[in-house]
Amino acid sequence: MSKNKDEVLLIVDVQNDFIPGGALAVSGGDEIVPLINRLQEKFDRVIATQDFHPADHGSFAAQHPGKSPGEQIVLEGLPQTLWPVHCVQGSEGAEFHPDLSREKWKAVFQKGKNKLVDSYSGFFDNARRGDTGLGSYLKENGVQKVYVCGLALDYCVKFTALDSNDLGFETFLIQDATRPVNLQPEDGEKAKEELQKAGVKIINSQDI
Ligand code: VGL
Ligand code: ZN
Repeated sequence: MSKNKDEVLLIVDVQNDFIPGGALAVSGGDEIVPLINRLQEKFDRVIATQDFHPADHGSFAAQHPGKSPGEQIVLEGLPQTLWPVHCVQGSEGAEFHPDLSREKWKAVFQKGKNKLVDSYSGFFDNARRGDTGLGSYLKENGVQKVYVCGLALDYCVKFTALDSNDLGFETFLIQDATRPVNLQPEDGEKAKEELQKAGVKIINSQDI
């Protein structure tokens, strides 16, 4: 049984650098790949986002002498967590996990291309100035329900789901098809609480 055309599976940043062995590895990130492949079979429309940074992106600790990944700075007036160099345009780390099925993908929305501002959400940059076009794409295609999965729960998945919800889409987090970075041990749990409070529905892949 295939889901309706007004429902989309949104796969966030399932890229090599977020998989164990990658530059910004998310523990268990590889475990969700087979699950996401099974989920894709249930949807008519599948969309992905791709973290896609220039080599000198301002979110990289290496751009700030004396700073290390995990530290906080202010970048162009916004608080910014510093990260290892990751998902650099043209690098292997920026590519999607090789086992991730891509046959059904209708579009890929790239983000994080402006070196002066990070972009956790697949819709807008963190300053809410740059727009990837994902919101208007979904509206133009009559999408009403957005099912979010991928990496990482406490960053790009969370902010993508929050923006989806803010834009008026009925938004679902598929909790077993995501994993947190957990810079702080409870970040993944906190992200789920925040999403639930905002009105995002937390579900499991077997509910679909
Ligand atoms: C992400 C940190 C930096 C993510 C991307 O995909 O969750 N996290 N860039
Ligand atoms: Zn990034």
